[in-house]
Amino acid sequence: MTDRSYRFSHAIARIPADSAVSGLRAVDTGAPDIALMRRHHADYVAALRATGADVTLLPAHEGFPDAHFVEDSAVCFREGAVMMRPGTPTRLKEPLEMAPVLAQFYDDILWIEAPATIDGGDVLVTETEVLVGRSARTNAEGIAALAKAAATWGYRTREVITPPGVLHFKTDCSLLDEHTIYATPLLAGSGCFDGYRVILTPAGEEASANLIRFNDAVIMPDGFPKAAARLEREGYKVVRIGNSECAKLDGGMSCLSLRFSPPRKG
Ligand code: CIR
Repeated sequence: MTDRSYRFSHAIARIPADSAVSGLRAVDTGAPDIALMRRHHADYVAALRATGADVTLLPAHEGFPDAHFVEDSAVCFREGAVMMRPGTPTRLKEPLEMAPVLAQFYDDILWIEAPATIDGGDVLVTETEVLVGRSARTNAEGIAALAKAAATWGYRTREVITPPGVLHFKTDCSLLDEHTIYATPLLAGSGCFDGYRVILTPAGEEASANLIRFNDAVIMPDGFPKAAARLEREGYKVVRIGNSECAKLDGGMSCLSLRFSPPRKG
């Protein structure tokens, strides 16, 4: 066992566009305040950089209202990157924008072809396996295609289920370290984390499940005091970031970055 599932030398993020007011959402809870979203985003990028990582910050892309949720466009391994094929029409072309950026870091970039669909938010890479939740965005063909790509680099993939009504698998879970997953009781109750140590979200704070372990930091959304205290008691270094505006678009801490340690380009 190593710690490669949460130690990263690099990340990519994208500044939210003004068009993010039209971003997808399951339930309308009011228009996001884009200026505030950008301030939160700047805090998020600063938190990534504070761990020593090299963060590429892409400009806002007005043509894609959800493009700042960069996680959905690719899954990055040590050996190469796999471009996703997002399962919703307005996001289908986002990977085409991300691929040239990743090509600065990787020689090996693989693509997922139709009819497969898969969003990066449904993919959790742990120390030992790649968990992919089947969801409204990610179909069986998408999971099979990612499994095939990941297998070329020796990774084992396991299909799991994103609970109905939950956008992505990682909406309800995060990796904390090589042994430990943080998850909602709903998702953990499916048994998909048997064999891992699981810390459950406190009652009423289920929306804290989408956080990231990034180097020494656990970067989590602000506003979940019981969750933060619990994770601090467990010894994690917790960094809280405002997420009120991205939450209106069903986005959280994992969605806002691609996190990776690329090989030296040959
Ligand atoms: C969407 O519905 O696609 C965006 N509004 C939110 C994407 C969040 N991404 C993620 O969970 N990985």
